[in-house]
Amino acid sequence: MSRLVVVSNRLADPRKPAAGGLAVALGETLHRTGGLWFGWSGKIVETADGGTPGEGAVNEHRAGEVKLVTVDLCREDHDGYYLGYSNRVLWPVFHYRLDLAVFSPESLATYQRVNRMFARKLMDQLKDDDVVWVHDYHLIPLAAELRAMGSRHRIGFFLHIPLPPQQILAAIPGHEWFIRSLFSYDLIGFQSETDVIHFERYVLAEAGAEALPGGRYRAFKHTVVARAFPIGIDVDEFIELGRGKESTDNYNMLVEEYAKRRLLIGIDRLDYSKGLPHRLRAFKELLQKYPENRDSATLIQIASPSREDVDAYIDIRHELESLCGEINGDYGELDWMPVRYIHRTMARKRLPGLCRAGRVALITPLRDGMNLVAKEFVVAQDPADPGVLVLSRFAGAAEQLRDALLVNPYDIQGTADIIQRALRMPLEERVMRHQRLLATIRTYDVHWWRKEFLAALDSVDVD
Ligand code: GDG
Repeated sequence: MSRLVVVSNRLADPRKPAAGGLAVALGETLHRTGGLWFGWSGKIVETADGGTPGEGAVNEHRAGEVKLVTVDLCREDHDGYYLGYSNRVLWPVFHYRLDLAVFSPESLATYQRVNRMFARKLMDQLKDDDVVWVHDYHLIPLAAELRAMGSRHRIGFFLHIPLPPQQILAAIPGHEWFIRSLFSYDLIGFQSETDVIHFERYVLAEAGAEALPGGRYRAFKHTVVARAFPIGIDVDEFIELGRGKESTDNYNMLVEEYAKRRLLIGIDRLDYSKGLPHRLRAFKELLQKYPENRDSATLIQIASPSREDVDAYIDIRHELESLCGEINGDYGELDWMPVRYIHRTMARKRLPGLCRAGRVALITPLRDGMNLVAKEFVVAQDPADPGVLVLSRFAGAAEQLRDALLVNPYDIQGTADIIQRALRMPLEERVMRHQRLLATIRTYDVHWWRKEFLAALDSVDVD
């Protein structure tokens, strides 16, 4: 069996459950194949302390059978590669936000330089029959750089975020490098069928690619397979977490505190793609249009801090704070605040309890690759008395979770109406929808995702 080599921007110790879904999912195969996990160490070296552009110290650790290899970045490389190109260009553009993109030739050059450096350091580690799985938008050119250094490995790529339509991608100055990079992979995985359609239109129109049977595309003398592999969660792990003390304590506290209220929840990284201001406006509309919810409906919104050194994230934080203040000021009573906004990360062990206490979850991103919170919410519910999932039609998860109440988050009135429907949904309908959602989430869990992707990578005809 070939050794699995995973490459992602950040690593986690796959032995620790708190490491999160991806680590748990990949940990199993990494462990079984004596695998290697490669990425940035998270360490930034200042120039004054010897940080050199295009160079970084390599660190090696072991986590059981798994070898963890990380590379430090100098300040200049970090700023251009991570803050600059990854999070000021690729993240906004891939979430359809050309208005927020800050294009600069310097950050592109740094992004490419860091990917070249990663490829060089990774090449030193690779054995001939390794299978390489690259993750996410930080590392799109990695395969092209590896190929330029003579790599003939099977290399797969999974994009965790959406792929926008051709006309949006084509707005990235010099986007041709991007298409060429994609054709250095053997397999490209997307979250949804919509993303695959966008990929097809893009490569046919912009690269003159030829579409072949079996989801294969040929251009630049290379064939790549493109398919959707919707990512799932580790269902049993989340259920187990829900049985733990932290989660049950959290659940009991919330049930007692909100015994006479209707609890709605939102759990997100504080990111402009997650549609938080739109969600709050819809909640305000709910209170306005359906007065029965006053003195009752309470939205707990966890917005965990994220990328705070990127301007757009500071702006959205201010907008949210102001909206929460406005709603609480307009509708709050001495003994009831409609919105409880928490701008902190909640311990993972407590999350299932919060999810289970929610009668309704508002998962209303303007655009999202998948959205795992939607799946976690469903799994955390009491099957005999489950809460209702209100889900944006623009989350990748909407392609799978058809039994959620789907909304257009831009439609504030329409979303408020659907939230009202969710709050009033009879038990029988809630149970039926929940059963179907849970069955889908169980079938297409994170282990299914990993196995499907790796089996597909194993079976592609390599040129
Ligand atoms: C990217 C794509 C895609 C959230 N708040 C807290 C917390 N979380 C956890 C959730 C969930 C995870 O973080 C977030 O996952 P999402 O899928 O919702 O979103 P992104 O971080 O944007 O992830 C996304 C994903 O990659 C996987 O492919 O689905 O579309 O954007 O597990 O529970 N965890 C803790 N405290 C919090 O306050 N501990």
